[in-house]
Amino acid sequence: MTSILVLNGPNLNLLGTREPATYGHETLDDVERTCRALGDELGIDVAFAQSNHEGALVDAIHDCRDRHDGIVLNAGAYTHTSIALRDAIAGVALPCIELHVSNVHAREPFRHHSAIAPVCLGVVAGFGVRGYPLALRALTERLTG
Ligand code: CA2
Repeated sequence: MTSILVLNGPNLNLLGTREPATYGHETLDDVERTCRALGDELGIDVAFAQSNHEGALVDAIHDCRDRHDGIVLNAGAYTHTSIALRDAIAGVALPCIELHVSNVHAREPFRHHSAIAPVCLGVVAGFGVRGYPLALRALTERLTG
């Protein structure tokens, strides 16, 4: 069965608790439920994880090699800085979609640069947490043809 890891980076465990104008009211648990329900609908396995630690995210990406077929990655602020995450994505050579809840290009200039976009299949940003199912559908289409 096709399997996708939805991986979340630093501070996304706070989703739904603060800054609702930017990130909305839904929690990461809500997002996980939505993604798992969509997985059932699409007939794919959806795994879900979050870490605040860059190395743990690198490990999670490496672990995808034997377990998953693709990655939906909201790398949080590491998106803008992490060569380690970029190298991990390139290293596992699995299709990865970069995801952001907010429209990073309409925010501060330091959020406009992505270290990981060049090694990702595509980017979904600015659709709130609705971006997660959008990215999952797009990646499933790519994987199952
Ligand atoms: O828009 C996104 O999904 C981001 O990846 C979220 C990151 C931010 O650094 C990126 O530039 C864009 C931050 C996640 C912080 O999430 C919070 C949620 C609620 C309250 C506080 C932080």
